[in-house]
Parts: sequence; structure tokens; C-alpha cells
Amino acid sequence: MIKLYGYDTINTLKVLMFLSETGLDYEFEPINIRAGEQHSAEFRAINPAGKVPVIWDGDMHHTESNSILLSLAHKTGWGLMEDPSLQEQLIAWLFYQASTQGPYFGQIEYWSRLAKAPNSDALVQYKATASRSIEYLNEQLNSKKYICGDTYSIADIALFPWLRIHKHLGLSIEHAENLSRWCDCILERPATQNSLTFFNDIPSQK
Ligand SMILES: N[C@@H](CCC(=O)N[C@@H](CS)C(=O)NCC(=O)O)C(=O)O
Repeated sequence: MIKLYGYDTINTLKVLMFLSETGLDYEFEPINIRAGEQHSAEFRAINPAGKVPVIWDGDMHHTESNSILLSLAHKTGWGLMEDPSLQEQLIAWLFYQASTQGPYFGQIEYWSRLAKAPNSDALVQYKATASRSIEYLNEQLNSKKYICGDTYSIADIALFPWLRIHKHLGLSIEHAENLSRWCDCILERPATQNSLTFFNDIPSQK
């Protein structure tokens, strides 16, 4: 059975969404990153980077949420694109999410809520970058139901969690009609609702 080490984090939610879509059996092991459990010797033996999520798939430990999504998609045959050129796009979206959307949205969370010494310049800068990403995604979703076309994929799963909490980050997507519609459509999926129920019940949810 799959074991997921995670917490109430954006990257853990991606994996929960995949597991919920596919109905794979899994066991959840909470790693309280706010209490420093990611630094324990036991967890470092699982992921020397000291980060969640991690999965054990019966053969090995996998780290990096988007890489986990890819690995599970290859295993199950769910969440990829059949057309090779669309599959190329899907990979590009996973890289975009990990290298651009994730880090910049994450900086907003840091500078608006976590930093001990606030820096309004940093917040303005990261909000501008995130707003540009919102406009970009909105354009890309013009006349497409999902980010790679007609089929819901792991690229949508990867991009969704930061956008779900846009209000919490002080960002607006309401004017971006395609993106708002996409977000609502993913939120309404029974698998998303199931994973959010589980996610919101993780102990010590802030
Ligand atoms: N690129 C990694 C990022 C993982 C990551 O940053 N995890 C955070 C929570 S979202 C974490 O474990 N932080 C604990 C720490 O850095 O000490 C992924 O996509 O899985």
C-alpha cells in the first residue's frame, strides 16, 4: 500500500487530490513541519531534504510533489495526455508550476504572514509576479476546459492548490473568467472535495 508522508501543505494537497481521483489505497503519516518533525533523523532517512510530501510506493521513496504525480500517473495510467504533443505541454506545465507559480505564490505567503520583519517591497513584487501568472493562465485557458485541453490531468492538479487559496494571499482571480471557471470546475469534483475534507482534518491545521 502507498504511504504518504505529508501535512496541511499545498504540495501534500496535490498528492491527496491524485489519490482521491484514482481511489488508490493509502496510509497517511502526518509530519508536523511546524513542530520540526521534518528534521528528525527518522524522517531525514526517508527524505534527506527534510520536506513533505514523500510517498513510499512499495518499492522506493519518491520526493518532489510534481515528480510524485508523474510517477503515480505512470503507474496507474491516470492523469497523463495520450497525444504526445499535449503530453509535452503537460510536462512543461509541471515545470512551470514548480519553478514559477509555486515559488512566487509561496513568497506571498511568507511576506504577508510569516516574515518577522515585513517587507512591503517584496510583497508588492511577488504579488505583481503572481498577478502576471494569473493573467497568463487565464489566457491559456481561453477555449480550453483544462490546461492541456479537454482532459483533466496532473498538470491541473499541480496548478490548483495555490489558486484555491488566492483570497487568503490577497490575490484576485474573479476578473479572470477562464481561470475562475477552471478553479470552480476543479473545486466541484467529488475527488477534490474528498481530498479537501481529509486535508482540512489534518491535525494542527492552522
Ligand atoms: N518542491 C517541493 C517543495 C516541498 C516543500 O517545500 N515542502 C514544504 C511544505 S510545502 C516543507 O516540507 N517545508 C518544511 C521545511 O522546509 O522545513 C515539492 O514540490 O514537493
